Amino acid sequence: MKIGIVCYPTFGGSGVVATELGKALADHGHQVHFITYSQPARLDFFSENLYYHEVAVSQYPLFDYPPYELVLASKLVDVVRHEKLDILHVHYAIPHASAAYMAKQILATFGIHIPVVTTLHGTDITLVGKDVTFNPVVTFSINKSDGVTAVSEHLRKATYDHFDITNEIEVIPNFIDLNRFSHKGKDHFKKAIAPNNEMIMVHTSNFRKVKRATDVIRIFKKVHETIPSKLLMVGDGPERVNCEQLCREFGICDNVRFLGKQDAVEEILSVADLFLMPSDTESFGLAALEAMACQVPVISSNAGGLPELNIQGVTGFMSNVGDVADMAKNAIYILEDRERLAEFKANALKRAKEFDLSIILPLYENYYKQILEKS
Ligand code: GMT
Repeated sequence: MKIGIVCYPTFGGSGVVATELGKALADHGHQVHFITYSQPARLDFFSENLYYHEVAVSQYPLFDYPPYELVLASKLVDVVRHEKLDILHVHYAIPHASAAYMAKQILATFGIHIPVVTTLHGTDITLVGKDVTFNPVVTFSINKSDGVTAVSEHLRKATYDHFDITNEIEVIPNFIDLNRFSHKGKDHFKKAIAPNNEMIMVHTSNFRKVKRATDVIRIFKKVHETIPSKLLMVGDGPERVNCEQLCREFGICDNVRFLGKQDAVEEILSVADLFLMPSDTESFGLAALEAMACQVPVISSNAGGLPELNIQGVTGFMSNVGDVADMAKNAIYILEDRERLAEFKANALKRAKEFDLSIILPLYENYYKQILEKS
């Protein structure tokens, strides 16, 4: 198949899923064309089946707001026509699904029919999409897509609850490439971070409000009072300064390292004993799956799709959003007994294997085939 993929080319979960999916499809012999405003973060190598088309937005003095969606739609028309694509797969509804709809209408005037698959990732529905200013466009473009997928059962339900959806939504969960995300022997790194064999906790995110990164600091403070431990904060974003401020207030700066954005997250996860994800909402929780693949149990909230990934008392624990005390109690329970910790680590890996790329990739391929046959 010749597949066009539209995504946000950043470190965000939806961009990561889209890029990893495209790479895997290319490995399977499909021709994959990424159409984005810059080279996706994890697409920094050459492959004969991978193509990249830049959506270049010109800055005119007249435009206070450059019309990215229109430029994207025009680019889609151009790429579909000239590369003879079979299907377009857009990740994140806003504005990709509506740009694809417009491109589809324009292509029809050339006698070209291109089916569009939209994958909903989470904040496009639960935070941004729900906003009344976007609602009509999100509803329309989901209903007009030839196929719609959501990354969890929870997100599927939330979409039906918040929008007037007449289309079927198929659940295809996030996946993990276990060849990349696996426990790596990084003992020298572990020794540098935790010279006295302290336990290591990790949080990775974009430090937006929804991630409740300051709860991570609060959980760590409580655990640290009982268990000798260190905390690694990976990523960057608006809440980082508040986290740093809290560390100063608590007097725990020597035990918390802010590592910023990192490419080789799997190496950091490999030294970790526990992953912390206290999010307000999380449609799936890809970062938690990445941790589990590296044998790291997860202390999370029970929001959104997290219960579809984290198994209570098996791969970690879940608590109500904001219940820092319960999250800290559960973290201590896992960390205080080495044998128990080893069991949780093994369970985390076992669960991650259920989301292996080799299991999820065929679900997307079959879905494309189904949509192509239907349209
Ligand atoms: O988590 C983020 O803020 C990034 C966001 C995105 O769309 O890039 O992630 C969402 O999509 C991921 C991939 O499908 C999911 O694993 C995340 O759970 C989801 N984030 C939220 O729902 C907050």
